[in-house]
Amino acid sequence: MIELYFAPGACSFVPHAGLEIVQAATGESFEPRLVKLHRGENRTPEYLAMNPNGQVPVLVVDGKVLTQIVAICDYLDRRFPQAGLLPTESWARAQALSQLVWMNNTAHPTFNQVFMPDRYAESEAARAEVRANAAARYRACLERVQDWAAGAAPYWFGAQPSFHDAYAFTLLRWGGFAGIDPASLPSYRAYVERVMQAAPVAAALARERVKLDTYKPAA
Ligand SMILES: N[C@@H](CCC(=O)N[C@@H](CS)C(=O)NCC(=O)O)C(=O)O
Repeated sequence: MIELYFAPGACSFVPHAGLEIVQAATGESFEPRLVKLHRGENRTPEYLAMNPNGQVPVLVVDGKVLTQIVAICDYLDRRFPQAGLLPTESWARAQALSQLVWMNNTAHPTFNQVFMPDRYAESEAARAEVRANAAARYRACLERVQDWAAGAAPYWFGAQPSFHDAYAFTLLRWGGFAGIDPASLPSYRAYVERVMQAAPVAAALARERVKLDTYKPAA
């Protein structure tokens, strides 16, 4: 049995969409396990025993725990090669992993500084500075994703959506919380709107009840 611990709108959307893609391609189902981060369900002793990082996503396969998005994506791709989640040719696969790792270890932590400046600075003034500085760097990250996604036809790897498309959606959606209007990244937004309509991605979005609606213009 495959279980996925996820939180709506979080980075766990990447394996969540991946599992929907696997299900569509192979019929292999999974058990979604909702974790309410705002209620601290990721900080309970039971959850921390499973994942000492206190984070989503967690993939549980026949009772065995796997954490970290990139490892989970690699596992799903190798276990379900017929789903075509990552390129198979060595160089193309390495490039794909390079992009996925960058989203996970550069773009994503930059957003954390925007969203949770209290984890990076003590005073209100310092937090505001961290947030503003990170928001500018986060915009540059989104511009890089926009450049990469310019070749998406219609998805990152061609005919069917995959992890990168799901991460691209998540990062652009988070941009709204950083005050970045998706309309200011028009080709990125058009691509993400395409991704959101792909049936397996739409299924994961419906379960999480999230949309690309986080940007609120300053009053
Ligand atoms: N490097 C980790 C990042 C996971 C992560 O940052 N998860 C966030 C949600 S996007 C989380 O669970 N945050 C809760 C917390 O840190 O309290 C991975 O790839 O799984």
